[in-house]
Amino acid sequence: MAMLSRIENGWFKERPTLWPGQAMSLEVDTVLYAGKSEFQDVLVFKSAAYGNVLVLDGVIQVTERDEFAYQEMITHLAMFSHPNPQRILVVGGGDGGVVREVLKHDSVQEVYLCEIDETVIDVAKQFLPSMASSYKDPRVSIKIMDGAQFMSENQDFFDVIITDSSDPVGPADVLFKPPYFEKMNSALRQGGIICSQGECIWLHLDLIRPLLESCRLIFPSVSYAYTTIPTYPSGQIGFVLCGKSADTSFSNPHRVCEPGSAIQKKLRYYNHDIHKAAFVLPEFARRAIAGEKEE
Ligand code: SPM
Repeated sequence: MAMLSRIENGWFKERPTLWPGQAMSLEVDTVLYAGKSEFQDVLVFKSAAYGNVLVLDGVIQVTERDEFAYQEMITHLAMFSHPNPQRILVVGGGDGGVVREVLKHDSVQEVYLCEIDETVIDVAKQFLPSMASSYKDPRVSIKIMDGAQFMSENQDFFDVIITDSSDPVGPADVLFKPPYFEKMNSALRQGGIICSQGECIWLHLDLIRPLLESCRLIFPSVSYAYTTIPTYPSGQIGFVLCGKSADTSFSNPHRVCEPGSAIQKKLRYYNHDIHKAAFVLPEFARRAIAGEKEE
């Protein structure tokens, strides 16, 4: 089986399609699931150092040990930037981790998870319970379908849309293109916000720069932030944030996560200071994203 061939001498080695010349390896304890869904290769293994790991098409999606660094940031950067997020759409994210984070906000009334690949949800329920247990919450509705299609059917509807996608290869490719961002804009209510998986400043500035340029033609507020996470390439991943209102200032969010508050006690990575710091980019990335030339 293709995915098992990525395990050699007890080590899983990531397929570096989008980051040639480097590859993350994790020591494998036990293979828990290896199969092929309608859309992609799916592998789950128990690792020696990072707990259970979900891999899609040869690329690490989540590990139990460090997933919070990504799931908290892609969620709360958007959620705290909205004054009163009630109706939320998560596109992708079949493991359930982003849904778990969204539900930590008391204002949330309805959460829609739109995942094209039901196998991801099934393996998460079995092997990633700390994430997929979020599906038991009565506010959550699961839609097994294309996210863009679901948004076309629900215009002017959501306060926050989070696109927790895999990389722009195969089924997720369309989620990094301008038509998808236009669809998200139309599906947002007044004052709505989107946050999308935005790849890595060390590896993908050539993708990030034009994507942000397109977003600025669609949304009045656009910003880029990042988090650190050991098991994604180069230990880092970014987020594209866009707002339907020109008043949205992502680095000064509408709501502050107060130290000692009930929600802060549920978070392990996110706090108000790291929210503000996430938008401060290293100079090479700031220049590239601003379209400035290197000296
Ligand atoms: N809920 C977690 C799903 C993970 N979605 C993002 C996965 C990205 C994996 N590749 C990272 C590459 C960064 N350049």
